[in-house]
Amino acid sequence: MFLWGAATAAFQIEGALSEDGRGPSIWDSFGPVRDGHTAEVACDSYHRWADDVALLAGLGVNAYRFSVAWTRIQPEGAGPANAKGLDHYELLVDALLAAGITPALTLFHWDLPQALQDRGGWLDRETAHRFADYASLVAGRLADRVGLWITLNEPFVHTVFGHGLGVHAPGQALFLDALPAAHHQLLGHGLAVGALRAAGAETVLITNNLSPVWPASPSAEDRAAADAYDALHNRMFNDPVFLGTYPDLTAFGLDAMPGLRDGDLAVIGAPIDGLGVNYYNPTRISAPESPELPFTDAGVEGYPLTAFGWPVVPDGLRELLTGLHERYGVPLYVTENGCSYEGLDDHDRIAYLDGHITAALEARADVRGYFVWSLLDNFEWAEGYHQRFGLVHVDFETGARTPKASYRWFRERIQSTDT
Ligand code: IFM
Repeated sequence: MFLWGAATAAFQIEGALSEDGRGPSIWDSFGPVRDGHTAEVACDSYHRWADDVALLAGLGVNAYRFSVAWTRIQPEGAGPANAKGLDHYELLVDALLAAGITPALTLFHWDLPQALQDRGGWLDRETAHRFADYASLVAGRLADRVGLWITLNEPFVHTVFGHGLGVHAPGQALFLDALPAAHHQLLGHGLAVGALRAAGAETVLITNNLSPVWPASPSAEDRAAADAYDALHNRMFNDPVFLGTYPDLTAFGLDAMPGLRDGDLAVIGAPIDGLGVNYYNPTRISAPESPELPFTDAGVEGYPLTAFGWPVVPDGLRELLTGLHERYGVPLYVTENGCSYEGLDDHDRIAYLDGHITAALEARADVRGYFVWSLLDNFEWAEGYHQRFGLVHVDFETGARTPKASYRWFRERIQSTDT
């Protein structure tokens, strides 16, 4: 069955940051958020989850991608489960199943327990083991009911924005010294796969934020720079999982992946059931302009832009999925695709989604699902509430939810599309 869905993430929608024993996460106190917005209330989905399930049922999707807040399950990032946290997600999962909607559960969508960060976070190898313990607790309760398990969401973004540039939590600007955080997330992924399998989980994915990389010109310099960027953004997070090896990093002055130890690649390469693909736009790369990095982001030109300023390139999704199929030959799930626009009569969003869905279905690849980011307008990380990605408008003063034109359109698109 092709999965048609919508996606969210715990920290972006739940609110209730101090409720039912939840511990603090690295995002709770992260400072540089536009206009000082916080996720204290967000969409209030911790309380309004039944409204969200009703919206999903009305949308006619057969899958919902959400994430579990690690801090609700293990407030200190280690030790026994907080029963109230598991109870909350069990209620959600059972309500989804009762509505005929497959739960697609992401274990880590960036909200690391602060207690683990205090011990080094993802720069510390131990965090990978703590992640497997947490996976085991969640799967111990829910493995029999969750249809799709996703270990990590976008480890590239969490590494580069969170640890390389410091524009996301935990706010570290370590540049290439951030790379052990990438390796330890991937090691955590591999260890979590073992824990999920032991608990009986059947379909397990990793979700990467992927981008076709376009050289700015056919020159050898621009092509070499594009290859280096592709290694960092895409292959670093796909190759070890599906090919059992890291890409060549000599362009970055590295002879091996920082943090890699004997045996790690076998753990990371544990067989899984497909790749979750989050696609927003391609990247255009030219030769380096400074000695720090082996590439320059030249910017994609000549396409319309979303309200976030991201280029709208549906063909990039077709190119991406086709290339992933050729390189890895695994089932692909578009676990996020969407755009930020204002307004309830959101024809720009409809055009965006229509073009991308067509591209996904036309790709020469084994595409098994498509999830819109996002079900709801929500807390867009460092942008706070300024970017609205939802099919459903949220009034952040009252929590009121109002379906947009794109919500009604997506329902029709699902019904009229032969998959
Ligand atoms: O909101 C994010 C999401 O958390 C991860 N992928 C991209 C989305 C839009 O920026």
